[in-house]
Amino acid sequence: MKLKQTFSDFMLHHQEGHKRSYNFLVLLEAIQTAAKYIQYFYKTGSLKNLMGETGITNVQGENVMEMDDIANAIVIHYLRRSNQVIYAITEEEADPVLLNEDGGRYFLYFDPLDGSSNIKHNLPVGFMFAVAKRNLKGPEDGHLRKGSELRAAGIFLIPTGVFTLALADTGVFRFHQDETMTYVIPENADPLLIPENPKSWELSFNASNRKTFSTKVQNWIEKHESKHSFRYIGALAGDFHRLLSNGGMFMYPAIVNHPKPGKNRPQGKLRLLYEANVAAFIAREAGGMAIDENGNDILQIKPESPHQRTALYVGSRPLVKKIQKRLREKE
Ligand code: AHM
Ligand code: MG
Repeated sequence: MKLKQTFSDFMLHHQEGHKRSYNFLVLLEAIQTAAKYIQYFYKTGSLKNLMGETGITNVQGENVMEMDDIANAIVIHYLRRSNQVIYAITEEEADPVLLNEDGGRYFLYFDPLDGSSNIKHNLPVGFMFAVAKRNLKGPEDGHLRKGSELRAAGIFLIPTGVFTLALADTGVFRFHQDETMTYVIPENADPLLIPENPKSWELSFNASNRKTFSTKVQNWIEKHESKHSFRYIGALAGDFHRLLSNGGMFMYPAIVNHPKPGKNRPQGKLRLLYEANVAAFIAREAGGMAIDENGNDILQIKPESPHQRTALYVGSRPLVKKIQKRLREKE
């Protein structure tokens, strides 16, 4: 009988192999448990009438869906119970959540349900997270860490049941839920590398925003789009998931030419700590890269506030480098 390697088994051997602590295992177990419960609520939510809006507007100025609230409460609960996290920063709460002042060893940045517009259609959403470590040797040096300081980042695709995990300096691994809801690693699963071969490259961006991008970006799209397939699911978690395997680029450029200037978003739309950094960190570990509107490395941005936004271009290195060159040119 051939039994699959579970995610927990994989992590245990990874930590032991690298002579690392078991604390990280405990943290990831809590994250995995939260993902399973989010998946359960998401799958059964329509029958329980849980897929609607709460009527509340969050710190981002967006309507909070009931499922956003449920997913956030689940993650906070299991993180708190794990005793491993000092502060968590979540898309759903204005301020960092203090979970464990003395014992916490990690910072957790997360979006409990990315792609909220997909909820009422039961289409894929994602639980995205990033982990940084507190300063163990001296006084804590702040909870807003650069992406380059992350130790891990991951995306659970819900309800698809696929989990992508990037571990610092180790690589990117994919786990699939089996019939028992256990995340297992498929046979012969090598670390994932984002393809550099342009044959199947995909481009992913909200096409209806196209005329609102800078002239540089609009011209770049016009010149290059016919070489790529265009795909957009409306959830970074899902769109990025596709192109990690197929190669290509996801972008959410700055909005600078909106016909109603009040609707411009020169800082971009996506949140640095729990959206852009998650994709950028996974991309880096898979051999890809991520930049902002100025062509600078996303992982080098020093965050100044928990819900800071950024433009994002992430994907296969040769393609991101092409648009980077264009972004750095003078208009
Ligand atoms: P959310 O976290 O509120 O769900 O929003 C983030 C999402 C990303 O996942 C997605 O890529 C983007 O916003 C879609 O935005 P738009 O509707 O402007 O295309
Ligand atoms: Mg989101």
